[in-house]
Amino acid sequence: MPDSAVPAAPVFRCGRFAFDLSRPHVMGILNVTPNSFSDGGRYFNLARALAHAKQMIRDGADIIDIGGESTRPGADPVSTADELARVLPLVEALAQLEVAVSVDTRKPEVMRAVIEAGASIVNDVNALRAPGALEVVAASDVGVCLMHMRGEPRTMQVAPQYGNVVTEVRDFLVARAEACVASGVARERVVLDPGYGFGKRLDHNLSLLRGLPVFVATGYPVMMGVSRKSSLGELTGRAVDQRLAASIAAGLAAVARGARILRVHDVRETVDALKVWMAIERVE
Ligand code: 7PJ
Repeated sequence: MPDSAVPAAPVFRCGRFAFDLSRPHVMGILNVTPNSFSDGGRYFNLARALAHAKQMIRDGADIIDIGGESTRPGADPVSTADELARVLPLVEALAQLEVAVSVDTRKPEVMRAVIEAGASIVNDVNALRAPGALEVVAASDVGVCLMHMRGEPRTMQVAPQYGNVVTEVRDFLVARAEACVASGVARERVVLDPGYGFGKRLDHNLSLLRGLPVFVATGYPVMMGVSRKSSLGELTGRAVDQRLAASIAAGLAAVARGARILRVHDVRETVDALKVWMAIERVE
């Protein structure tokens, strides 16, 4: 086959970064909420948050995802001013480093400010459905993660039901991705995330993980966040700070089914697991 006929490896373009998705990448979670469930709000302090981010970078994180609004089930909303006060100083500091800065937010005002401050990715659990959000992203060169969520964080775990969870979630995400592309966002800037744990029961989450190839077949890169989530507690009976092995197992299963960005708390351990997986699969 001539070189020109070899399909280029998929790439995720975000700001000044271009990630080669022939191998999986790791997004380290940096929560700066006083109430993040899995780290007890330990990083609600600029110096400590920065030190933790730098450790994740040394451990091999390609992306740092800063979150100033807790979106865990049952969480209350936070004001734009509070969210900005939490995330902006971190974006400014981390944007100086060789790491892509992502911000986990649903608010267009926050998106605009963090892009201005040097963020490379908008990670929106609401898939840019807030009025004005799509326009802010389209007017920039950042990458965007579109995640599926049923309902609102405060109420999303109240009896979620689906016909076929895999195709429903896929169809929603593809429609949001097409809305981005129609607004001028290049396809290579868009990543899809089925939203593990967001308005889903255990069997829905497992179906989504099993069904990841259906998402990969859309042609958009797939991201997955399973780290320490409650369904892993349901399966193992472990408390949130005891779910490392479960998180690694679920994360590797996602990568084996084609996910190319893993959103995790435990960067060092995940990077080790991926090194072993890549050697076995002969991924360079
Ligand atoms: C996710 C997220 C996820 C994306 C959170 C938690 C809850 N963003 N933000 N995917 N989860 N893209 O970390 O448990 O799964 S917050």
